[in-house]
Amino acid sequence: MCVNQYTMVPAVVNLVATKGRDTYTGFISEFTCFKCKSFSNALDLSAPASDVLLKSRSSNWFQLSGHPDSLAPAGPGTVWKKRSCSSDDTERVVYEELSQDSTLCDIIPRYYREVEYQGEKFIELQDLLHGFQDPYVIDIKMGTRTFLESEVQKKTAREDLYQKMVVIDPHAPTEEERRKKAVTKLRYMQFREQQSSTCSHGFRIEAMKCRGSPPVTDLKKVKSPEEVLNTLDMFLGGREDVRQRLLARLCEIRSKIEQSEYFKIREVVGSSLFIIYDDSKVGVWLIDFAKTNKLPEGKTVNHRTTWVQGNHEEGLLYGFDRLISLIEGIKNPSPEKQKDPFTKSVPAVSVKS
Ligand code: I3P
Repeated sequence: MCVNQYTMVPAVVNLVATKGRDTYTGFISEFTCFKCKSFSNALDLSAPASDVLLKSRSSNWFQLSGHPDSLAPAGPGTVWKKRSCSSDDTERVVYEELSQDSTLCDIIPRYYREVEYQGEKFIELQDLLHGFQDPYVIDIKMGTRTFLESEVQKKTAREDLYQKMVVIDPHAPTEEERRKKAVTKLRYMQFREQQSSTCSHGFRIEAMKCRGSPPVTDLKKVKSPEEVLNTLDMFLGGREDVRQRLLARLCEIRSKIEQSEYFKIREVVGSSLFIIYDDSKVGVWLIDFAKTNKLPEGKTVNHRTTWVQGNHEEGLLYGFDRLISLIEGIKNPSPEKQKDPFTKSVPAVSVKS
């Protein structure tokens, strides 16, 4: 579809602002000690945002995670998401199917249409930041498996993934990988799963933005239950009302997925939970469906069983279970947090969908 009428779009699609590979080494290890400092001081300890696209239309708009350049704000309240590199239609089809399902349509951002612009394909989606004032935002990649089963057969070793691996852990490559200076995607994705909480918890925190602070995107080594809990605790900032709304919404989404025939016959790999709140609203959606695939005829998944090649399990609901139980454990904000200016007055919060 031609979209000439969207005259502002070329500017934003082509605009890339802050990019880079600044690291946040020590962010989580310092977490415990800076938790006792004030919230804003804590975030001052982190470096400027990495891999974050700050777009021009609104200085408040940002892309928290995902493939760099893949998102751009479009009309008011909408974003364009570029078709993934694998360049198939998977994500569009999933959005179309889910948006037509009266039960499942509210667990995803609103899907509007497919758009073609300068030879590239995009899907137009609800801008999840729209309507929130200086919000807290977190992106949680769900599942115990983040790669497609088809990666297992692929032997191509990639230099870019080797480079990303040694930044995270210089000692990780084997001798052979070191000689080749390259690793397969399977190797890299499993390495990322093991370095983070993906394997143990069935989810990992990809990025987080707290009020008034730049996004923090290098959370690749947040792994232990304590580190995960501390990060979630920091995200919630002592807001008991938000914690309860969030729990209710997570349980609702989990239950919809559990009961859904659609999800019984699909693996949902690499999807994220996008969670956002401000003083008056909480929003939670499942996003990123480029690796959500229909299973071969006759196969089903329960999203909790351990993955073995061929069973297509990806641990999506296992991740929900763990996330819900961790958030249930964050109770009774400390007296210090109660003094936080954001937690003083707690207006009614509604779940936004
Ligand atoms: C990337 C991340 C992406 C993945 C990408 C990885 O690693 O796992 O989800 O894209 O693969 O490089 P990291 O988070 O460490 O940057 P897909 O989900 O599309 O597989 P890619 O380099 O092949 O795009």
